[in-house]
Amino acid sequence: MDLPYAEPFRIKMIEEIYQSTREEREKWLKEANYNLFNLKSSQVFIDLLTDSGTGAMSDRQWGALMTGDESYAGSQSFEQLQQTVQNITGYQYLLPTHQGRAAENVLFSALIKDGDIVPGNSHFDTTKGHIEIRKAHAVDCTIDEAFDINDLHPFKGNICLKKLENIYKIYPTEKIPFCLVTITCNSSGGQPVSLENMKAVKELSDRYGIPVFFDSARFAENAYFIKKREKGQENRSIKDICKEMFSYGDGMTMSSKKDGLVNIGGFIALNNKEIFRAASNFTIIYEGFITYGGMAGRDMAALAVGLNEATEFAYLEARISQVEYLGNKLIEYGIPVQKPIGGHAVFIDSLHFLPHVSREEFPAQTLGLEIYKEAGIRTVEIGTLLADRDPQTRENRYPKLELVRLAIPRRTYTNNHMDYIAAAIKNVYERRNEITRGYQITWEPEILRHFTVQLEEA
Ligand code: PLI
Repeated sequence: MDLPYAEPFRIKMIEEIYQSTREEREKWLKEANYNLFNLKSSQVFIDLLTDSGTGAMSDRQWGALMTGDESYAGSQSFEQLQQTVQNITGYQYLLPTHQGRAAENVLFSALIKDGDIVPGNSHFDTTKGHIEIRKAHAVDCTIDEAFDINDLHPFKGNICLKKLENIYKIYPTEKIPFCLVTITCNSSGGQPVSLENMKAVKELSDRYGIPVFFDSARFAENAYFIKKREKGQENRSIKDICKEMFSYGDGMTMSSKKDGLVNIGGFIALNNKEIFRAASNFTIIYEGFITYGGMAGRDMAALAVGLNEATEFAYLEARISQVEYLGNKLIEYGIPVQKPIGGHAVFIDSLHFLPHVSREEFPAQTLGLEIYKEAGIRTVEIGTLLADRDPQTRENRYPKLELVRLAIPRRTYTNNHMDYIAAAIKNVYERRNEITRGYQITWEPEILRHFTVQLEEA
């Protein structure tokens, strides 16, 4: 008999989680103003809110914490991290930051001006926030296939070269500080970008004299998909693929909380000395001295180990096949999900799941709340609440897809948890026709409303 797949690690430490009653959960939801971000983690049985900073570190990473050098300037942990980042990306300059959005803040402070245009593939919400807060505009150039959940295109994170070139033709070069390629593309379903597309984006951008930056939070997962799906890449190592990926850009922002396998941290890496110098000033103002930028030395030491582990095939295979396992279970139960299954999360299409809830009453949020009520599972809305209002008209922006994201923390849950999640969602699916009303907003902030919005039953 062929041996089945088994994870290439064993568990050394566990954390108890509390399984609440439905009655408790309904009370807590009301107290949380029907915003899952407002729940206490002790009120959550399985937390799929995010895969950001929620994973388990390895014994080697915990060991590295003890070796952290906490010097204010020139720490050895910085040197280890810089060496690792250079090896993996080929970028010479490194600026640590306290997390990914801080890297965006620093880099964008150096590069983006009022009225600029930043094309890319479905920019992440904090990325878009950092662009819009500078009165610039993020233009989505993702391929159309990304918006059809049943289209099996293997690289639904790809940038449409026609859409991109159109932007390059319409606006003067000095209005486009860079093109941003998000790998994997979180907002379009954790979908990868192919090497071929990265290369073509770089060639096109070079012709117009526009730099290319990567939003690299899940770059290793992107490289795994390239190895598995792109012709001619199957025999290459993940690290080798990463090196080529980054060669098609001028630099990167990174949220180390994802493929850095640490609980906090971020960085900018790039080759251009002038941009490095400009960004260094903003690092010092916003984050800290340029050799720690908001990170403890010990966290940089753990990150250096984490980046090496995340770019190993065996780790990625365990990680991504668990996400696929959950996705396939949901497909088996007839639940409409974004296909192919993404790298870090499964995305449920709430417009098909809950067709009776109107878009004004936030169907994806409604579904997320039902899943929590059913089984104590916390998910996140990737729909109209996240898309926020148009900064000019203040009208709701209705995105093409209204999704509930089940983000799987790295090395944290077992496949029994995946079975539990799938069963809970199946139960909600079986009573979907009884769910006809959604929620309405009672309070919201100016921007990035989904984090703190307050709701009531419609
Ligand atoms: O959460 P940060 O500040 O470390 O990183 C911001 C960020 C930037 N880019 C991308 C693609 C992200 O996915 C991202 C953060 N993502 C979160 C928090 C998530 O739940 O997906």
